[in-house]
Amino acid sequence: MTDQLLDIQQRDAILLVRLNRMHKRNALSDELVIALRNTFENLPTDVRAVVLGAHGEHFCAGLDLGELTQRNPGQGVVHSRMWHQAFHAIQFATAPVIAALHGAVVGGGLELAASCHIRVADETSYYALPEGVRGIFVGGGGSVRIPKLIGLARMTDMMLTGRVYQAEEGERAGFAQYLVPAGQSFAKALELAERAAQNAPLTNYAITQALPLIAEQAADHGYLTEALMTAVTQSAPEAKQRLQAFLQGKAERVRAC
Ligand code: 1HE
Repeated sequence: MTDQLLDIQQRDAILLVRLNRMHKRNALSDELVIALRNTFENLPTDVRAVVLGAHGEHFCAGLDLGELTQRNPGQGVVHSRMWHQAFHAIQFATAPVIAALHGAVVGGGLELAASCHIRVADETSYYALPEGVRGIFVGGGGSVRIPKLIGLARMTDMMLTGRVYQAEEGERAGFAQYLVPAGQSFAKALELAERAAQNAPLTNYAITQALPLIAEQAADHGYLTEALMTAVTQSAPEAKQRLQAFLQGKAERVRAC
């Protein structure tokens, strides 16, 4: 499966997806956003995890500013909603999505990364929201997702002042869950994807689909949704097999390292 703007390869149960528009620093043209949407809405049924990375020296330079020309307000809303659909397709894909970051992760590129389930950054990664200086605003779900990663105060500062977070302080701030040496984010993301792919699919489904919604529910509703979800996962045959394997000493133990 290949696409001009996305380099897509399947390796067993893992789908490797790379932005492939490096001459424009992987800026998100409409065509590229639609390709992302189509890919993540239609993951092959045997895919158990996805790695989303990018070719070239930067993960993604955000919105293709060349396309932001004469839109009227109505067209602007429709355009932003199109981004929302694409990034929603990533967040609610049928398999967990691990982002492999390097270089610029800016503007819509950061919104894209924020829609993935885990972010792995390498030492060249940096994060910014240049929308403030460009006279525009986030439009790819960033105002909802990014404060959940780094907090509202940090996002406000980034947009008002153009502040750039380098890789190390970015990891501390919450942009990424893993920080690895330069050039190693894709390999690390693949390792994590392979690990996640071994989980029971129903558990991964609960983690990626139910958990973010439960976290936004009123506590009483959240507890009930959690109880329903846990009952469903526990009663699946695969859960019973895994629990038996542990009790028989055949399953891996939790170790500190
Ligand atoms: C682009 C874009 C782009 C590069 N749209 N064409 N995003 C930004 O404000 C970030 C803008 N980009 C940059 O700051 C820099 O390009 C980078 C730091 C990402 C990379 O720098 P560099 O020196 O490696 O590359 P470059 O020379 O700046 O760019 C190479 C080419 O990519 C050049 O085109 P060329 O035809 O002259 O070779 C650039 O014009 C092109 N390019 N970035 C279009 N973003 C739904 S709302 C989301 C709102 C946003 O995302 S706002 C943030 C937009």
